[in-house]
Amino acid sequence: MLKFKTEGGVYRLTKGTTQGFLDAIGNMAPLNDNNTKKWRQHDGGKNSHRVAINKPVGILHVKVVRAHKLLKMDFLGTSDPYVKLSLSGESFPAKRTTIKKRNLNPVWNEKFKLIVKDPSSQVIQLEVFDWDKVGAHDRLGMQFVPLKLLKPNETKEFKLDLLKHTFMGDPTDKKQRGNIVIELTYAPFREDTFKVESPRSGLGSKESSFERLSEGVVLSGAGLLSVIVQGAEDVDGVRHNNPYAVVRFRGEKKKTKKLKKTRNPLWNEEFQFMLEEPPLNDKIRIQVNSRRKGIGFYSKECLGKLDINLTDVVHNGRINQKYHLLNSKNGKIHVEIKWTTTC
Ligand SMILES: [Ca+2]
Repeated sequence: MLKFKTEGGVYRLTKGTTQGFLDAIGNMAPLNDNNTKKWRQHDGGKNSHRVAINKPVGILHVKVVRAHKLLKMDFLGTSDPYVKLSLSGESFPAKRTTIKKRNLNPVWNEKFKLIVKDPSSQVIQLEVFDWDKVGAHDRLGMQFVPLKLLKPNETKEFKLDLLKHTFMGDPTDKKQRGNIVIELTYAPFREDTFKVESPRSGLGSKESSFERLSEGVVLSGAGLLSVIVQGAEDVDGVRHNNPYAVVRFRGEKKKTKKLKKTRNPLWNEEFQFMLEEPPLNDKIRIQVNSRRKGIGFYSKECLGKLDINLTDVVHNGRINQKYHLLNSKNGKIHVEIKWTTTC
């Protein structure tokens, strides 16, 4: 049974009520497996491996507003607080606010976005630290909020008493550690941006629909760019054919697995990029390389490459196409790209 008090629309979690929350959520519950998509890849029976992908279902908007009456950790009777936030079950590095030097009642008003994969089990963890120039930073306190307390697209303010530990009920933890105020909004991805249109055939088809442009909703706001490199056909190396694909976007580089001795690799791998704005003027570069281990060295060659303009993806929500590879005789690559927004 979840217990929490509301005071003028503010959810106030206190030491007494926190145990109830954590009992209810099973303390940092792992992501439930129903949302995990698994499939087996085959490549002529020679290569097969499992790929597991947790499908993102929305974005958690977090505003770290302020903290009040924080502990004094420094010699001068003050602290230099900052907040670290992270979602349970997520391996991304934690996000953090700026450091407010010599301030026990800091005001941040800083905003963050986190990808949500399972709002029924995930928990946001907030930790307040005292920055120090030298040595480890002291933790001033921490708290959690289970996302299941949030209604989609509704902003809630939480005032949280800071605690010492991740585990509750510590009788020695009697110290008043102050509190932190945050605002949370869970924005699920739009259902219709996941809807599958019939895959377009035709190589490098320029056909595009701008119907959604009139709605104006897909052209602003944060979202998730998902790139699925399905496979390639007729890729032909001069010296070897052990193809893997490299996806480059805004300085990030991601690679599929390398498959051995095939001209028709099937990777079926998905890569995700969380963006603050729609990638209206961006391109994504996909290159197919082949690699062979030589005697004491690796020999690499490019089997073809391609730049895909993302404007159409933003307008249509999705593309699913085969493209001719440049610098390749007959090589083609099958790519699916989705842009999913929360607006
Ligand atoms: Ca300090």
